[in-house]
Amino acid sequence: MSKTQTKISKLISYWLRHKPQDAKIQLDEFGWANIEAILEALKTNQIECNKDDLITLSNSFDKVRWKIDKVANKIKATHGHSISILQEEEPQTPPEILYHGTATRFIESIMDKGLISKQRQYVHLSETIDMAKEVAQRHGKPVIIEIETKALIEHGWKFYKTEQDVWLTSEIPFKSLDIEPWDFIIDKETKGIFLKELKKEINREHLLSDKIDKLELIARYGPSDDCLFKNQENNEYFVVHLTWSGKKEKDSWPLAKQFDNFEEFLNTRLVADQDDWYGRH
Ligand code: HQG
Repeated sequence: MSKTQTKISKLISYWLRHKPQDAKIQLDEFGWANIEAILEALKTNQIECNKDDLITLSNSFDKVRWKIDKVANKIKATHGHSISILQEEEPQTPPEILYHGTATRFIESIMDKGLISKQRQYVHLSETIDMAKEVAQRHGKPVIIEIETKALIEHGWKFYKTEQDVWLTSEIPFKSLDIEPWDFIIDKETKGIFLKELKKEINREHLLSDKIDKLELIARYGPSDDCLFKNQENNEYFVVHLTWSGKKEKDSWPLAKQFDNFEEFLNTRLVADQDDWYGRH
């Protein structure tokens, strides 16, 4: 796709998804615009484009972004809307797992607020890890989030499939999200059990001995006994490899690695763990 084509397509997507009023076009309740109105708006922007050019443009995308109804002479964006439109199709049953690609810099806020749609009407999910990763790379260092759809459907979530395996749904709380291969712990009792074991294992010379009362378990690493603790006082993080001996260990055991903040943990450890995890799966 040439630079000019990219520019034209972005402009049309902008009108169809966000600001039809900028082009003085009307969308119906499902988001359809009249093709002639789009061509007219392009002309106003000194862009010569006919209906066939529009169809060629739509077919040259790396993924489906527009739906064109040649008979009714209308066009709509398949996803990405910030304006509120109605879905024409009924909700469908998605695969058991869908993926959302995001950036490390958003994870802390996602832990707090869940997956939110921000300025868009829906949260966008992908069927494949590769597609989720591509979406994520637009924002920064990619993190893959998994969504188990069955439980959400049982709780009333609706999933809409767009043309090319992009799924739309409403906002999802953090407790329904998985960031493999780490298991983020919300349950207070579990947090208590791990802290109690840590207290049993560390000796007086241990790196964590003077901070122990300030630590909180944040997550467990699925494949081993690694645990992520946060120092609530200064935002330091520690990955500790518990021995589960139930008694005081010697020297620097249980082994602990320090991260100066959560971002550092995400950008180094979590990203590497995900590369490994999804490389193997
Ligand atoms: C993140 C493109 C902080 C979210 C793509 C994402 C997609 C939070 C960013 C479609 C958050 C929003 C949509 C929270 C979510 N705190 N950040 N609580 N919850 N976020 O662009 O999903 O190529 O609005 O993870 O392919 O990246 O244009 O959404 O990183 O299908 O056709 O906030 O747009 O389609 O970013 O992308 P976006 P998205 P096209």
